[in-house]
Amino acid sequence: MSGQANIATIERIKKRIRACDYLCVAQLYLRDNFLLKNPLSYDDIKPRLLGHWGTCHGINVAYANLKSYFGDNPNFVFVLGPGHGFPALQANLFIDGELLKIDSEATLDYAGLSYICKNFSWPDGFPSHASPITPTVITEGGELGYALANAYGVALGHSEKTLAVLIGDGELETATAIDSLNLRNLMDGPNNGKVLPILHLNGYKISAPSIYARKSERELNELIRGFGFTPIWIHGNNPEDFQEALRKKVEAPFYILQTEKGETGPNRYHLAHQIPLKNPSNNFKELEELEKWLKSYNFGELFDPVGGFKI
Ligand SMILES: Cc1ncc(C[n+]2csc(CCOP(=O)(O)OP(=O)(O)O)c2C)c(N)n1
Repeated sequence: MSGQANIATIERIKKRIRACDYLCVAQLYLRDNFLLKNPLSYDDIKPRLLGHWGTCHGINVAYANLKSYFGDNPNFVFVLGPGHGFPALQANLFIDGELLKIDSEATLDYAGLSYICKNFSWPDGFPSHASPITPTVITEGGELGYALANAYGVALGHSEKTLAVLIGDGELETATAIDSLNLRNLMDGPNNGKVLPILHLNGYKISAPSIYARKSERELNELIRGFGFTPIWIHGNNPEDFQEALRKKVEAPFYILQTEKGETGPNRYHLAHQIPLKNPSNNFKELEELEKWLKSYNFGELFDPVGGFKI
């Protein structure tokens, strides 16, 4: 893709992000009433809330933008470092019908939507982290640090491949992840594919500021340049900025996607890492907040219970 992304493309990306954000919240919280046909009740909420919200929006932003830019190129690979952001990965694989290819219950209608939401982090259902039962995933999510090294391994000897790797700013504090930046030095030559690291700078590692968020932009740029990359900043979640960043033709790009942890949710930053509203199954104020949060995505505009996604 070249030139400026058109308005329709940008709108499509925004809608996809909105739909995936909704699906993330629905997976984390709901056991029923997945389209809010009735006012949300205590019985609609899962009894044990277990999963990670904070990283999801940024994953959805990256996924939607990369998908739009690279299309269905079979030689493009998306690698997700923070496997705890599984609700976002699952949402994207569901929307694209990738899950349906291996799981006949993940149909693109209300039955399929109910199936993925109810079974997220549920006994005998889907786990809370990416795992080998997820299409295209080969390793168990949950241990941070290996995404970049895996991507370089795939690119080695495969000049046809391009791999975009989303790395959490907490993840980049692991010795494995930061040292994997040195692998770029082994990848020169025409026989190897391209690896595009994307640092998801959402500011927090669980609930405390990440080291990289404590660095000034200049200091972070110098660090990244020191590894031989060209830093390209994407400030915020506007697809126009992301698409423009992807179009830049530079040597060894290293993208820095700066979002707010938990963005589009009720509380951001350090409170958002896992479950931002802890007791909506027995606290009415939280139940109301959850309903308001879910409704903020206007999901009905993006999904038809029979016809599926309208994006
Ligand atoms: C090797 C390793 N150490 C610690 C953890 C525990 N852990 C789970 S999520 C997380 C924070 C990750 O922060 P970041 O990579 O920035 O992800 P995000 O903030 O986007 O959730 C940590 C430390 C882990 N999963 N793996």
